[in-house]
Amino acid sequence: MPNNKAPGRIQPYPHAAAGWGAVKQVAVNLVREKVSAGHTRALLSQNQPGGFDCPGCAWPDRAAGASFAFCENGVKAVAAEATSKRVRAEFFAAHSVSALLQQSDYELEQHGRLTAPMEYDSASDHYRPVSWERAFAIMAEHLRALPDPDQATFYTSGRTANEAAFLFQLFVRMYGTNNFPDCSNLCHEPTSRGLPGTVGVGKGTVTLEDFEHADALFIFGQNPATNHPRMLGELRACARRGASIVSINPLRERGLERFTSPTHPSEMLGNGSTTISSLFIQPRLGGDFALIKGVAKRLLELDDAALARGTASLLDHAFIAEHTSGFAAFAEDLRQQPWPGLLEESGVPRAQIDQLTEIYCRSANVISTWGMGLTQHKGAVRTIQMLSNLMMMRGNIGRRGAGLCPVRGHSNVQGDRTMGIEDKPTPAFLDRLQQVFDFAPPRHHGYDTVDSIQAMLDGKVKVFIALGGNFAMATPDTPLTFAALRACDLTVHIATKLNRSHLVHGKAALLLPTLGRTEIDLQNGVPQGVTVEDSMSMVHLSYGQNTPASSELLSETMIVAQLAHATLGSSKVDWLGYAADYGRIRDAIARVFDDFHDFNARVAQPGGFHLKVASRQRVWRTASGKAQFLVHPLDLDTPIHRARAIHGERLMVLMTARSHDQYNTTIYGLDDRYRGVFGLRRVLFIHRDDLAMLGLQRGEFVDLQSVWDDGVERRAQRFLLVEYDIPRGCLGAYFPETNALLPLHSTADGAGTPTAKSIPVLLQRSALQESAE
Ligand SMILES: Nc1nc2c(c(=O)[nH]1)N[C@H]1C(S)=C(S)[C@@H](COP(=O)(O)OP(=O)(O)OC[C@H]3O[C@@H](n4cnc5c(=O)[nH]c(N)nc54)[C@H](O)[C@@H]3O)O[C@H]1N2
Ligand SMILES: Nc1nc2c(c(=O)[nH]1)N[C@H]1C(S)=C(S)[C@@H](COP(=O)(O)OP(=O)(O)OC[C@H]3O[C@@H](n4cnc5c(=O)[nH]c(N)nc54)[C@H](O)[C@@H]3O)O[C@H]1N2
Ligand SMILES: [Mo]
Repeated sequence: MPNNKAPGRIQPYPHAAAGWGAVKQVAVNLVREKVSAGHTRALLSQNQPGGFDCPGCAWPDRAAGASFAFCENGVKAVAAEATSKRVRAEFFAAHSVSALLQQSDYELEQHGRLTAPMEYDSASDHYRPVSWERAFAIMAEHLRALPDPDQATFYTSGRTANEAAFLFQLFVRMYGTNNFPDCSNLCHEPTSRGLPGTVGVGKGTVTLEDFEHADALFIFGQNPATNHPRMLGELRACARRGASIVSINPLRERGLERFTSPTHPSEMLGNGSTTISSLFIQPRLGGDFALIKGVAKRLLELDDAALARGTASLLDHAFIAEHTSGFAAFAEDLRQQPWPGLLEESGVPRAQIDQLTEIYCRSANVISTWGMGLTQHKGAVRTIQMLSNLMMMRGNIGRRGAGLCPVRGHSNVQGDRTMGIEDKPTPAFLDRLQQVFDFAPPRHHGYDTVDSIQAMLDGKVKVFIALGGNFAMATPDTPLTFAALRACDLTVHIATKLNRSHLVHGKAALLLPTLGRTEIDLQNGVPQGVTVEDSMSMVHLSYGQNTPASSELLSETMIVAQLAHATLGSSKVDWLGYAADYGRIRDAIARVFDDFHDFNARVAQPGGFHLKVASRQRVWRTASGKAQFLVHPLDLDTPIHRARAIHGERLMVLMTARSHDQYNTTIYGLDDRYRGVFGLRRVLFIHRDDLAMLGLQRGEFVDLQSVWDDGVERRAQRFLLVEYDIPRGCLGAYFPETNALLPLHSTADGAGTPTAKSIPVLLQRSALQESAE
């Protein structure tokens, strides 16, 4: 329904990131969530030894850091879980599912924590209470009745800790399928698929200590002030040491420009701030591949010139000779690559490419970090591989102060993959599972997230079980995804809070409430810790501190164990025994993964332990046994190129990203402070010249329509135009409101990740107008 009230305020935010603005928001959030005093105290044990791992992001912790003080968004994540608001059986009795569907995502989130297992009753269109026992029986009946285990699919969101994830994958494989869609498919999948081809391992190669020794940082497609606020502390330290920080982002995100550290009183009291980026490059959306290839080409040119002059080489020839393969072909391709295409596709002026190359050459040790700005594109895999090429040219991998640093999203998304949440498992891993647990795991690949939606639409998947997350809203093509879920015989969500996925259900549906990471997890009276792996491969223990939101909650681990027990019985695996003592699960994990040897002992050390990443040690697990230079041409025949050929400059490319007040699909509030948006979310950032070109004005409302060639009409209505410093031809908006525009099969080549940062669209003045100013 269109909102006829004044839609909010657009007003540039003049301050540095964090600072007093962040401190104020911490208080606002604790009040909004009505967090009790006891639970507020628990915030102080966030990311401290003996406390819980912050359920916010996957950025690692300094051992004795005062993380709490400056992570505004960590507090929001904890406050959202520690809220004193509750969704009880009476709530569902009072609101039908259809009625709840009319509420906004923000309103759904605000109802609070789920408290008891519920079953959908189609006669009344209400959720009604069900016993845990009956809930497990329903799931087991459905699963056992399927003629083929591949007719069920099992989603995992990245908050799930290692113990639950390990049991989940074991159960699902014993049941008989590798259908493991997960949130990583929507996120860093191109990293996980791209890096193995170049350096052998799909993980980053740096630790936090490396940031202390880096001479330059290149930050690609990330908004740390919002999504990884603790990263700003590292950036600040690097900047103050004199390291060069280059940000590559179509938007001049505030945290990449200036930061006021709440943990440094002099900065707070003196109203000071630290300048973060010494160079800011604003490529067009998806322009990073051409930019990185351009820098590699320029570097080679400079090196050729140095060679001709007889001065020192700019490449690390020793590294290239000893550790890599494919350099000659790669260099040849760079020499052949004409400049105009690189400049046109990147949208970056030649002078800036030269500037970036100079910084790269004069910095002995360089770290490249990246987020969704690189991964959510059609060319994501080759972009990440090109970045790896560039880093290898100067030996910037597997050396102190240098390396590849993908910055993951969910706090345990990397750990879940390590534990085997993987639709394309390696034969070696399956062999090991087979040996340790004495069963024949399915060998054929399963469905990822996009495949699962298509399979549901095709009637090939009948049962959908989600361990966390908000599948209906996090995925593309919203109306199609809704239809897919509604076509299922059974949908099940294991969740902490109500979200739209719970309302877009199959013929039968269960909603199972679970403990959050901040809550005390007692099994047989003994508090259980769970383990998580952060973005830099540190594995550590997390102990909840808060009283559970309801006495009826079961832990995720227990829910998985009960489901497995009900479905498969316990003759082969003592599921309930595992759930009674998570240490036993960790022992099993140690038997399956060599890197987890002595797991219980090592993780009990303060700070946990670091998982060996072979590429960090310059051990290359590639086919050639070397780090591999890969040749990739510019892709000039993408759906965007084709759409532009038809529509000319009116064809715009849309990125969908996070506002400051949301956690993925969870909307905490309606502001995006640093970008100057207050009280509304349906905004569209656009360049002033594009407004003029389209005959539109800021403050007007527009409708968006995707340009895709499958005949499906995809629209999103009534977005307020906001004039913004964004490259020509590019648009920015928030997800999930825009997911209806993202075609299901618009995915990253070789990774299947939806192209959430490059959706071809056309704009049209909306029939409903009203000024915001
Ligand atoms: N508070 C909070 N914390 C979070 C999350 C949250 O929603 N809220 N989500 C978590 C999760 S799951 C993830 S994956 C991470 C996400 O963290 P980020 O990776 O920071 O995610 P986004 O906000 O989607 O956008 C990233 C940035 O990419 C830029 N960008 C867009 N397109 C391009 C491009 O083509 N090239 C370049 N160079 N840049 C581009 C955008 O301008 C934006 O600054 O954060 C995690 N942490
Ligand atoms: N257009 C567009 N779409 C995107 C993105 C984008 O940038 N643009 N980003 C993508 C990315 S990077 C990601 S990672 C996905 C995120 O996709 P998901 O992980 O599926 O989504 P979330 O919004 O993080 O899930 C939130 C829900 O998780 C449940 N939850 C929270 N904590 C717990 C817990 O401890 N246990 C359990 N069982 N449940 C819990 C709550 O019920 C909450 O409503 O979205 C993707 N979708
Ligand atoms: Mo993510």
